[in-house]
Amino acid sequence: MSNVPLTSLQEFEEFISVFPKLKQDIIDTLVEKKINQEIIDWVGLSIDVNPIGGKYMRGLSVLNTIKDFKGVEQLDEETIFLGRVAGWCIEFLQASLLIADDIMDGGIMRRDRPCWHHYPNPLIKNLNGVEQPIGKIAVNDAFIMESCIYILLKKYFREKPYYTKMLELYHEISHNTFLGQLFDTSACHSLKGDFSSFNLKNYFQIARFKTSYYTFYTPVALGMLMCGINYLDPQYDAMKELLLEIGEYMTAQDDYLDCYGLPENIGKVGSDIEENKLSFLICQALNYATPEQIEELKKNYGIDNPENVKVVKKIYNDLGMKEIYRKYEDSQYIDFIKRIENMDDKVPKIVFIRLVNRCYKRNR
Ligand code: DMA
Ligand code: MG
Ligand code: MG
Ligand code: MG
Repeated sequence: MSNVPLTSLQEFEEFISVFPKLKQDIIDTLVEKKINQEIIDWVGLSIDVNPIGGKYMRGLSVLNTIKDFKGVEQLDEETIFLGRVAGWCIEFLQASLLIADDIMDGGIMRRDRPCWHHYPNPLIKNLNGVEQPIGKIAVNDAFIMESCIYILLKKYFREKPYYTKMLELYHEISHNTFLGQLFDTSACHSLKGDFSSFNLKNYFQIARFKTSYYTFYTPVALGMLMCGINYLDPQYDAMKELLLEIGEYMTAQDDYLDCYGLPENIGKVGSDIEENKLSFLICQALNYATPEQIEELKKNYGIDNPENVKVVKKIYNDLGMKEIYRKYEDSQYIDFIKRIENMDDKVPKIVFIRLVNRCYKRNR
C-alpha cells in the first residue's frame, strides 16, 4: 500500500497553473461592478497571498477522486479543468479559515510569511517609518476569500445538474467548520488550569468539525458529485466515517507538529500551549501524568510566557510524548490500512490510501 503514488509534480504544477485564470475571473467581476482600482488591488493582493503557499492537499484531492472513480483515460479536458476549479474553491475556503484562525489563535507566521493580519498594509505605507499591518480589515478579507468560492462556482458550474448539491455541500461543510472553530476557541477560553473538558472524546469531536469535513470529506464528496454519484447515499456512510477519522488523525499530527515541528518545515510558529488549546498532546499528557505532574501542568499550561511553556514541554518529554505520539501514529495508520483493505469496492480503495499515505509521518 505504500507504493501508491501521491500527486505527481506535473499534476501539482498543472493545478497551480489554473490559478491566474481564476484570480482574473474574480477581478473581472470587480471591474464589472466599477469598483475603485485601489480596492481591486487590495483584493488582488489578498488573492495572491492567502490561497497560495500551502500543500494543496485538499485542492488536488478533488481531481484525484474523479480520476480514481472514472479512470484517467475516461477524462476529457473540461472535466479535468473543472476538477481543479472545484479544488481551488476548497483552497479559497481554507484561505478564509486561516485568516480568521490566525486572528483568533494569535498567529504570527503562516506558510512562511506573516499571518494576513500582520502582513504589511499596502494602503498605509510606512507611517512614521514604521510598516503598518493589515490589522482588523483582515476579518473582512476572510469574508472576501470565502465569497470567491461562490463567484467561481457560479461561473463554472451554474449549468451543471449538480450545481445546487455542490452549493449545499460548500455551505454545510463551511458551517460545520465554523462550529468546530467555535468549539476549539471556546474550549481554550476555559479557566486556566481547568482541564475538566480536556479529554480525547472532546478533542476528536473538535477535530472532526474544524478539520475533517472540509479537508477530507469535501474533496471526495465533490469528486463523486462531479462523477454523477450521490455521496449522500447511505451506502457511503462507512466512507464518510473513515474520511472523518482520517481528518482527526491529521489534526492530531498538526498538534504534534505545533510542539515538535520545525518552523522551517511547518511555516508557522506553534502556540497551542500558550493559547491553552485543548490539543492532542495535553489530552495524552493528562492520561499518563502523575497527580504531581497534573498540578504542574495546571499551573503552567495556557500562559504566554516561555518559562511556563518550558515546564509544560519538560513534562511532555518526561512522559515520553514523542514515543506516545509515534505509537498512536503507527497504530492508527495500520488500523486505517486494515479497514481500507476490508472495505467493499463501492469507493476505490486508492481514494483512501492516497489520503492516509499523504498524512502518515508527515513533518509539514
Ligand atoms: C485550524 O486548527 C483549523 C482550521 C479550520 C483553520 P489550528 O488552529 O490548529 O491550525 P493551525 O495550527 O494551522 O493554526
Ligand atoms: Mg485554531
Ligand atoms: Mg491556529
Ligand atoms: Mg494547529
